[in-house]
Amino acid sequence: MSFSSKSALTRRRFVTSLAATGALTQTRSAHALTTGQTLLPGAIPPIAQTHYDLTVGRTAMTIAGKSLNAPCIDASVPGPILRWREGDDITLNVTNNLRVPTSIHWHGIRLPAPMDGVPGISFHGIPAGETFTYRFPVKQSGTYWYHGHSSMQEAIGLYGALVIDPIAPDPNACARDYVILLSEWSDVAPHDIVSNLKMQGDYYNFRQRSLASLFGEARQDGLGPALHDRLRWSRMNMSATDISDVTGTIYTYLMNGQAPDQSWTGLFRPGERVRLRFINASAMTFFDIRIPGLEMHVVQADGNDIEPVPVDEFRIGVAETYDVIVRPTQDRAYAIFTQSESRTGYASGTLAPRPGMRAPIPPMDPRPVRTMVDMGMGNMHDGMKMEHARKPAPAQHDDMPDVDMGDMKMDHDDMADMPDMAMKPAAPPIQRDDPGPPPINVENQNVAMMPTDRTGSPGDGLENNGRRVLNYKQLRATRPGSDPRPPTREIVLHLTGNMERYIWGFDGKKFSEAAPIVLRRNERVRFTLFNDTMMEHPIHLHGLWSELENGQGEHRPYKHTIISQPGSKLSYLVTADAPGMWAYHCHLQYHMDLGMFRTVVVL
Ligand SMILES: [Cu+2]
Repeated sequence: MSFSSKSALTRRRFVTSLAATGALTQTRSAHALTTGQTLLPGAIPPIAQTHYDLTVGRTAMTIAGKSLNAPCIDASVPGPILRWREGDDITLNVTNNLRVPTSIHWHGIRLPAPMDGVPGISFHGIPAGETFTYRFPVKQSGTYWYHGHSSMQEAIGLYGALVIDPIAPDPNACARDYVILLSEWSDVAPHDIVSNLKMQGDYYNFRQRSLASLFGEARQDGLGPALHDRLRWSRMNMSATDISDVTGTIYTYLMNGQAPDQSWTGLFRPGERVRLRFINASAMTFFDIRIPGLEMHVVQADGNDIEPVPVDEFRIGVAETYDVIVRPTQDRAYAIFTQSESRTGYASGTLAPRPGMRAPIPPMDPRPVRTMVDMGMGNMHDGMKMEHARKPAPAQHDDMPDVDMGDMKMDHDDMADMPDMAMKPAAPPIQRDDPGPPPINVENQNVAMMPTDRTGSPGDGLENNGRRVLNYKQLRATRPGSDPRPPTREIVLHLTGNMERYIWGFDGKKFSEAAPIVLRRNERVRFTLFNDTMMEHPIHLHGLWSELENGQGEHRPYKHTIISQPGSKLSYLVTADAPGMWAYHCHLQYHMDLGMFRTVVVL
């Protein structure tokens, strides 16, 4: 690419302005944007654009000694940060230089279905050598991202961040504003990963419990209970240490495309407010994020403003985004530490007043061990312990783990939304589409007998760690939802799987065996998810908002991706206000690929 003198000038002026604001210092994988600007990783382009020309191609890259010929956008991993403005009409020409079809999906963006970018659902994909033009109005603001939805290109390098300016003044505007995009890098091809997992579900799990660790557990719990626990797990043919299917044994975890030793750095002047837009663009990894020495105020979840929550730590599921604001006052470096849930590795970076500074990296926490709560065995005792640790004086309703016993569930759901129910006439009767618990068979290993409401739990491995960790109950939208209607229909879905065969699905069925979920135009629906597996699943509905019922009444948070915790039950409301065919799936790449996927049709 050659720069005209005009664009070279723009570029020089731009780089100067970057230096003046003291943005960033790294040069690796700097993006050459179509305007000729060069941006450094994590730096948000200075102004919003309405027109983009993007190219998908293969680029040879080596990160942390692992070389890959990655399908990626504009020759960089992650792709360029796109900046849009609410109210604008956007045009994106995406040219496919691969030898195979590709696609880009705009994750969390509300747009006409043919622009959503899922081949076979919302369009035909972008054939090799061709250009597809995405054109749509931007009707929202906040932090989002984009990624490939063809084959498994997303898992290798086809992803990038999206920042959308609000029309109204931004209540969370800060002196510094950085994207922090987390992902994984591996030189093992996605299809090889899948075949290894098919061969052995815990192929990448090298840290099983051993005889030595049994003695440790016996010292803690007594030999009888420790042995009993082991026997229960082995009778079920499952492993309590099965935390993540794919781990740091093959993954290097990246922050803005940089390995931990490169330590991506964002600069600040002491006393400034710094906004960090965390995006989990990984294929298979949940991250636990903290910045030792700094309190984080979580101000946005999945692109939507929430009442600020001060925390020391939070978990980000695959495909979620969280914006936090920090205010470092000291003239020193801080580590941004994001350990994988399996504790087999971490991504990390630095916030610092000057380039080149480093802060000590904390040791990783112990890895979580799954319990009977994760199996949906609703252990009353464990549940109580967890709840008490979280809140010193919880209300009666929150105190009791929500043990589901058939019809009791309805009572709870009504109670969760009592604040807005009380204001309105009696709700119409609700129609329930409930297939009941799925059969135990080759596609489903387990049924959660006593699923619990875990929206008040920060997640496995984060309970009782002495830090304030974000949980879903704390997410409170800054404005009431736009649709006050109660739901008229409830769609019950079970998340199912067989770890040993590495099969995943809804209601014990793979995508290929299941009919679409049909919603009527403008219908108000409650989705209720039962997680019969012992893993978290980040469930993503395209094209429509998912309003999590977390006890915040009409201030329930709008999300595009909702983590369903192991052995849990949760619900969210959906207004079917966008016609067309939409994808609905678990955002763990290999769960989606192996069946945890449905089509939602809005007629
Ligand atoms: Cu999943």
